[in-house]
Amino acid sequence: MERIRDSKISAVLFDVDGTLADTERDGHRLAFNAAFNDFGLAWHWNAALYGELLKITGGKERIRYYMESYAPDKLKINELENWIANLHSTKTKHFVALLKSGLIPLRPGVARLIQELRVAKIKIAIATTTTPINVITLLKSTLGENSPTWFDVIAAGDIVSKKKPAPDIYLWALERLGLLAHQCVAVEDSECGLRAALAAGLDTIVTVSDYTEKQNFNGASVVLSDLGEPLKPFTVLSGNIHGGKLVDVKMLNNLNI
Ligand code: XBP
Ligand code: MG
Repeated sequence: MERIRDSKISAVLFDVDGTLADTERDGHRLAFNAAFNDFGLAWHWNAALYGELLKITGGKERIRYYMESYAPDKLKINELENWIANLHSTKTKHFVALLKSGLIPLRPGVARLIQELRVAKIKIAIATTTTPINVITLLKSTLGENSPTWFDVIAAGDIVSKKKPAPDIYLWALERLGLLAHQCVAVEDSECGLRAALAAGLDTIVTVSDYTEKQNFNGASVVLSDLGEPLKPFTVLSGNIHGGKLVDVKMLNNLNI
C-alpha cells in the first residue's frame, strides 16, 4: 500500500558514491589500486572484480573482504586492523587527489536539484558510507569551496559502526536533522543503499548507475536513469511520476501520492 505524505517535504538526504557522482569505477577503484602499488602489493582490482566487491560497503571492510576471499595468507599480518587502516588512508589520499583534479563531475540534475532545494529552504543532508574528507572534497571540487556549508548534516563513514545496508547512517542523519523519516526523501543509486534508506523509513528515489542498474529496487518510490535536466529529462525505469520530466521540488512533494 502506498503511503501518503501528510505535508511538504522538509529534507532530502543524498547518498554520495554513485548518486552525486560516478565515483566508483574510475575513482575509488583507481585509488585502491594506487594504494596497493604504494604498499608493494601485487593486487589489482579490475572493473569487473570491483563490481563484485562493491557488495561490501566501506573501503576498509572491502579490503578485508578481498583479503579473506583472495589473499588469505595476508591475514596473518601483524596488527591487521592498523595495517588495513593505513592502506585505506593511503587510498583516501589518492582518491582526494583524483577529486581535486576535477575529473569526476556530478551526475545530471544533482547541482540543479541542490540549488532548487536551497531556494525552497528544504534541508539538504548527506548519508554515505564513504570517508568524510571524500565528501567534502567532492562537494568543493564540483559545487565550490563554500558548498559543504549548504548541507545541514553530513553523515559519513565510521560515524556509525554498522554501514549500509544497515539503516544506522540514515537514522543518525535524521536525528541530527531533528526530523522524522516521513518528512524526508532519500536519493540512492544501489540496492544496498536503498535497503538502508527503507529500513530507516524513508521514501527513496533510485537513480541507477552502471554498476547498479540490474539490482533489485523493490520498495523504491521510483527508479530513474538520473535526476534529469530541463533539456535532458530522465528515463523512468519503474514507478509513477505523474508525467514529470525531472526531479524537482514539486515532484518530491508529490512522491507516492
Ligand atoms: C559507497 C561505499 C564506499 C566507497 C569507498 O558509499 O561503499 O565505501 O566505495 O569509500 P555510498 P571509502 O554509496 O554510501 O556513498 O573507501 O572511503 O569507504
Ligand atoms: Mg551509492
